[in-house]
Amino acid sequence: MRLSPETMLPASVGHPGYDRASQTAGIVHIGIGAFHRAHQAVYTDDAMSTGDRDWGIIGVSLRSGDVAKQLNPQGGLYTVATRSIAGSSLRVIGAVQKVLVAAEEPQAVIDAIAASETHIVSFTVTEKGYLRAAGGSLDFVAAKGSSSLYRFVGAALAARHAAGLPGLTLLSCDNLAHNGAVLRRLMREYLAAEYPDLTDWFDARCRCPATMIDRIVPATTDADRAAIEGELGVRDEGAVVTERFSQWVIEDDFAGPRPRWEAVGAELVADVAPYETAKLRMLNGAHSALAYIGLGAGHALVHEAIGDPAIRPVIEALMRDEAAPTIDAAPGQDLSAYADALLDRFANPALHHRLIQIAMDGSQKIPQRWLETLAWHQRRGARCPSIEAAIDAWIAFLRSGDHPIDDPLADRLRAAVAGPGARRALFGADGLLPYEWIAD
Ligand code: CS2
Repeated sequence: MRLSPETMLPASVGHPGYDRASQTAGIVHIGIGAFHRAHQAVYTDDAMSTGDRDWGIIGVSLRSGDVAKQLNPQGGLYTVATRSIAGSSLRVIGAVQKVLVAAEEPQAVIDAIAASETHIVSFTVTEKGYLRAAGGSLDFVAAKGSSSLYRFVGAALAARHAAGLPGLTLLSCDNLAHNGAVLRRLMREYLAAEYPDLTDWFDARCRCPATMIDRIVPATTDADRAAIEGELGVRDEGAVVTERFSQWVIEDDFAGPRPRWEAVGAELVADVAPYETAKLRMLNGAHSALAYIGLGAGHALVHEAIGDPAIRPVIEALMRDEAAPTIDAAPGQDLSAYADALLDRFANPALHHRLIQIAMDGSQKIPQRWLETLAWHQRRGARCPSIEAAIDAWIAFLRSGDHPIDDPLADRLRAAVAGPGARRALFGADGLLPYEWIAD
């Protein structure tokens, strides 16, 4: 038996506190992977449980039909399993109404975004999903391709404009520096080329707030699904597993209505940058270092790597001595307490977060995670031994052949590290990553 709206859930399992069937969809979310299901969809489900209405989510997968096959037969329902040393708890989320696969039904995606009930289009498409060319402008060849978010949003914005409908909030929830501004710039470049009549309307009527999103969500495994089935009594193909911690800081700059996410734990602020920078350089920076250093030392999981007495001090120094001083903290933001909390979160043995999952797409992640920190210190004549150790571990990872290299630049990375002078080939003035770190 599959999880469905008819399932009688065990009393210990949380469930939506609102009538799902009577909600319209106010959000279209592009890139409905595990992260969205354990983060934004949970806040939205909470907001509807506290009385907010009509914030159902239509999920979109740009390419793969996997999530649609997991969720659609379950009426959009799925379980979030929260795991810590204190134990596990289960909750069924009702915010997602259905999942569309853009590659199979592109017009349905455009229609959903163009619908008058839709106010927000949000994104978790990963760093590479923004289709940036070196230098930061839009890669037009990719942006005109079949799995480009810009094609769908552009066509839908044109339809809204033609129908006299209000603009939209485009909400990037990916780990990019200044994610809102990046999305605005790239979307605008796309519109200027493809729908030049729309740019003024886009500037006046659409908003792209910045967000800092944080929850550790390892890829769900078959063992996770089997354990959850044991507890639920039915099979849930869409289950996700996460930690207790969750944080969402959002720039309060919306084009129209939004859920009352602030009533359920999100922080709506004027300036997200200090939170975003701390998260990228401390959490994500440490994560990527753990991935490459940890894999090199023979570990498979994050909690094993942080438990290694030879690795932990490197990661602590990366966060406390290298990343933290570069951050202009907001009032009340305590970076030392943040580092303490991160060390505890990394050590969570109940999560089974695979290092190889974090190691993926290094070329897309490393600039905002390590290079900004390095540059800050370099300008002051200082070096970053931990980040440099992590860079050497990345180079060793790229050279070793022990693990598949899952990265859009895989071939070029392998070529760059093949000979001597790998640091320069990666980061020098003519290096692969557009960056001017003096690399020796
Ligand atoms: C991780 C992130 O896979 C990765 O690159 O660093 O997904 C990380 O777990 C999240 O950003 C935590 O909020």
